[in-house]
Amino acid sequence: MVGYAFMGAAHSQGWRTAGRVFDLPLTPRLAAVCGRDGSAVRAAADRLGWAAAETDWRALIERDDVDLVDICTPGDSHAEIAVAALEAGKHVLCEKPLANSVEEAEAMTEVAQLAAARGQVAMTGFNYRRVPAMALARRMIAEGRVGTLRHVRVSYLQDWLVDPSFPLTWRLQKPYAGSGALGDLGAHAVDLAQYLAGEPVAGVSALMETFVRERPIPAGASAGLSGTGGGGVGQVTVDDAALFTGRFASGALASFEATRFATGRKNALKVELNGERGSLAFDLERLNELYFHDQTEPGVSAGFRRILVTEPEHPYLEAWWPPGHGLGYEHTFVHQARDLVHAIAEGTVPAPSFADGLQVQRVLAAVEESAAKNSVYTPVQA
Ligand code: SOE
Repeated sequence: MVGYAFMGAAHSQGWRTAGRVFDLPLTPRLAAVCGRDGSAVRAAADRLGWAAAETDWRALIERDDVDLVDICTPGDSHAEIAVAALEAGKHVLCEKPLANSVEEAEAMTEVAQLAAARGQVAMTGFNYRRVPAMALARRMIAEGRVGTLRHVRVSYLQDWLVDPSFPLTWRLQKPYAGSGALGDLGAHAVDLAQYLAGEPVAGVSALMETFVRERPIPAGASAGLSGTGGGGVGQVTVDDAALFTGRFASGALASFEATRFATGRKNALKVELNGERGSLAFDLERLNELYFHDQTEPGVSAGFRRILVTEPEHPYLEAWWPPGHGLGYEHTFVHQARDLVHAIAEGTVPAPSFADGLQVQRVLAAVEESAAKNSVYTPVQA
C-alpha cells in the first residue's frame, strides 16, 4: 500500500479483516506499506499491521512479495504509481477519484486494459457501492422494483471547511487534489448514481463556488480533515461546493450536490431514486437502513417503509452478525477487499474498474467546463 493516512488506515482495516470474515479464495497478506517519512511509515506499519515499510514506491512495486498495489495517496500521484505498478505486473486498487484529469485517467485505463489481457485486475476505490443498503438498492432496481427511473438525487454533505481558519491542506490545492468537493465528494455521488441507475450520466449543467478563497498555511503535515495554521496565508485553488444537474440517456434526470460547507452535516451522503413503480431513499449517516415506497400497493396503506439491511440474504451480510447488529463505514473497505480478491482469483473485471473511474472523471470534467461557462440566467424584472 502507498500512503497510510485516513484512507490508508481505512484500506488497511479492510485488508486485515476481509479474510477473517469472508471465506476468500486467496488470503490477503499485508506485505509492505510505503510513505516518504521513514520513521512515520515504520510507525504506521506497526499500527496498521504491515510486515515491512518502504520509503520509495518504486522499491515497493519491485518487491517479489507484493502482488497487489493499493494506492491511497493524493490524486496527483495516482497515474504515475498505477501505470508503473501495472507495467510491473501487479494488480492495482486506486482510491477515488481515479486521477486528477481525464487525460491521466485515460492513460491509466489504457494500461489497465493491456494488463487485463495478462490477467491483472485494476479497480477504482468507490467504497460506497459496498454499503449493503446500496448494493441492495442496485439489486432492487435491477429486479424492476422501482420501474422506469425518473429521478436520481444524490447529495454529499460535509462541513469541515466552515471555519475560515481551517488550514490550506493538500485537499484545498488543485495541483495535489485536482478539484475540491467535486472530486472528493461529487465523484462518489456520480459513481453511485451511475451504479444505481445502471447507465452513465450523459450530460450535465453546473455551478461551483469557492466561498473562502484564502486560508492559513498549515503548521505541519496535515492529511486528514483537521489541522492548525502555521504562518501566512495561501490561495484556495479548488471548489468548496459543486451543484449540478444531469441527464441519463434513458431520460431520467439527476441532481447532485457536493459541499464541505453544509454546517452540521458531517458525512451525509443522501440518495433518493424515484421510478414509475416506486422509490428508494438512503442516508449514509443511517447506513443500515434503506427506505422503499412501493407504488403498486394500494394508496391507503402505501408509503415509505424502512428495510433494516442486516438480514443474511442482504448483500455482504451472510458473513457478519445476526439480524439487527449493524455495520459501519469501515465495513465498506472490508467488502471492497473481498470483491477485489474474488476478481483476482476468478480472473474477472472488477467493478468499479478503471474504465468506470474514467467515466466518473469525464463527468467531473464536464461539470467543471459547464461551471466555467457560468451560464446562469438572470430573472427578467417586470
Ligand atoms: C473527505 O472528504 C473524505 O474522506 C473523502 O475523501 C472520502 O472519499 C469520503 O469517503 C469521506 O470523506
